[in-house]
Amino acid sequence: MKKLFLLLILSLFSIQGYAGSCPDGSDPVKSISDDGTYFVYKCGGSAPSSSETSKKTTTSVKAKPSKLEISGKSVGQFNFKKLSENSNPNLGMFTIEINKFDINQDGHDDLIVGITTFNTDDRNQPNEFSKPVILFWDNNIKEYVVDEDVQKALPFLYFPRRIHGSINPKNGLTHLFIADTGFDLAGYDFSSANLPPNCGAQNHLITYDPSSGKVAEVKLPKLWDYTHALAATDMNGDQITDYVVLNSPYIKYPQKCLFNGADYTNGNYILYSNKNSGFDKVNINLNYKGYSKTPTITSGIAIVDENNDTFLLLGSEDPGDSIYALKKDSKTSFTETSRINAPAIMRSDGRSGAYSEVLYADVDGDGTKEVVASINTSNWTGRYIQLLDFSNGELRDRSEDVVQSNPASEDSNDWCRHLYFNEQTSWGQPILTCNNGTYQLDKGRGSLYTWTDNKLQPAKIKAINLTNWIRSIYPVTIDQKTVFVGQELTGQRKVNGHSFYDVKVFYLMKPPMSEAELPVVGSEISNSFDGRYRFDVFRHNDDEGAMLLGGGYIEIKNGEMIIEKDKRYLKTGPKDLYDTFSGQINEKGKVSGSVELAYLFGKDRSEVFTLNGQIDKKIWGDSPREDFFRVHMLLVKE
Ligand SMILES: [Ca+2]
Ligand SMILES: [Ca+2]
Ligand SMILES: [Ca+2]
Ligand SMILES: [Ca+2]
Repeated sequence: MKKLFLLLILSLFSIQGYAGSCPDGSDPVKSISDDGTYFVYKCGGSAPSSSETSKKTTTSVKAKPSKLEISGKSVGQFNFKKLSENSNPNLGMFTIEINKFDINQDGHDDLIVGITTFNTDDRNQPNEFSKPVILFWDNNIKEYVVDEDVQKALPFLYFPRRIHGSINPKNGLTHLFIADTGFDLAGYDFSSANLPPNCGAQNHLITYDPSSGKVAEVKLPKLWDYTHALAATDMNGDQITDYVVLNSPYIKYPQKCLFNGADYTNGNYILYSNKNSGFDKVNINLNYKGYSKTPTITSGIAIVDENNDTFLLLGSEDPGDSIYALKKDSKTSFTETSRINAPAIMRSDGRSGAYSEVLYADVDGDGTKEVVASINTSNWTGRYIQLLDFSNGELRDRSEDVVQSNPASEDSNDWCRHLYFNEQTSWGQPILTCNNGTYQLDKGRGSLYTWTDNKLQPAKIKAINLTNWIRSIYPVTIDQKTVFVGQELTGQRKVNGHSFYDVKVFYLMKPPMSEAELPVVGSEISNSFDGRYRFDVFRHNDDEGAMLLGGGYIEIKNGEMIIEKDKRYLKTGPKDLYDTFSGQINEKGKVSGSVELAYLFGKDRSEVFTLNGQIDKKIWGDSPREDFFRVHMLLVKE
């Protein structure tokens, strides 16, 4: 049976600062989530990221009921093992850091997928490199495509953790800054004498010329560092984005590293754009108040406030456990003006919470931007959204205005890797997106937040024609509309009993189409079969034949088929799955539609089946990802 158990342990990153989360190097423990719909793991990772704010500064936020209906379709699948050009068959791909930007400047967001390698023990491997992959949105075929010439020109990376895109207005080139941290010790045995050293890695600034399609690189200082956070904005007034490179001090045994003529640093610096289309490195001092030990910065942004002062807003982890505002005193120095702690609820195993992302956006729609920060526990589980006002250098916590979803949970992927705020979306309201590696359409939790009833709260999601397995969703602008792209793992490959998933399927997720947009299959929808029908649904394979899964009643009205809420049942899962049913019938009695069904006994597994058949015969349902079982429905008129 070709089925995906999706047992990947995602996001085991950045444990070096605190060997505590899986201290004995043992495998994470697998368990079933509270609602029984997916597996969860104890033991988690750290923070890649970047953030986005929309361009307008004011908006009128409507107090709409915040149920977002999302329908989707596949827009491409890619084998990232092949595309990474890492040929070691014993390693799997971890698409650790993905970001979006309109790289070829054609008006549609593209994706850049950073990749690192993990072995069958879920450990990052020294001296293994992978290429990132750029997926261009092709608006003619409405799918993502790879450009082979672009792929050829991209550099090999170690562990890309932060990616930032911008356009250089002086020469029109797209700039992609990729902060590479190098080897990550997550999952390693810290008591071992043979622990590999952390050596950091070279950062890259890739350019893309939209007029020629050529990729090149701007030379950065030959320097290895562990770039945990990256703040990017123009800080020297030439409109070209500058980079505040914030490094964690993890290069402890430089004598064991092969820098190959490069330098290394554990310090922070800014790369200021210069007149020669290059960048000058300036070391910076971050002056904290009242600390004997410097915080480890894990996330941050640079902003210019309404008084034209430049600030760094930095999130930290042990030691530090706070968000800091630091004001720029000079080209080389920033001084703390304010600090707010992470809440105690995010402490776990005696360690304080850790900040994965900071965002500056007007999420409450009053015309003034707030600071939004995401916090997880030190083993990268759970999710806490901190909302702060920021004025004259002072942060003020107003997290009482947030309805929290799942703080301090044990689910290893349920933390926000990225935060995005989009003021204008295809759903007609602003949406804050918490991007993470867990199943983001999960009804009980919610990954999308709206400002409703004077609070930032998780929006209820109704997914149509989409599987629950979609993870890692990003808001993207395509055809001037902000929609989402989500991903699903497939392409299972077994190595020593361990499963790697080399292929990702991408889904474009939009509001459901209006009736006028719906394709009419065959001929006109017809009312000649209207009435009430008893239905039974079966699963089928050639060996075991048909097995009854459930049943109920269907009402057909003007050719539209609706499953009645009463008297319906499903032996293999929640009967609410019937809410995903849509179907219609034409004048010749041909039924077309789809439904998500659980189809295994004693296991949580569901797929979306596309339904086709005559109303008086078996109406067959097929899923592109399930080739062992089919389902069929039988209808009998009452
Ligand atoms: Ca594009
Ligand atoms: Ca680096
Ligand atoms: Ca600049
Ligand atoms: Ca505001």
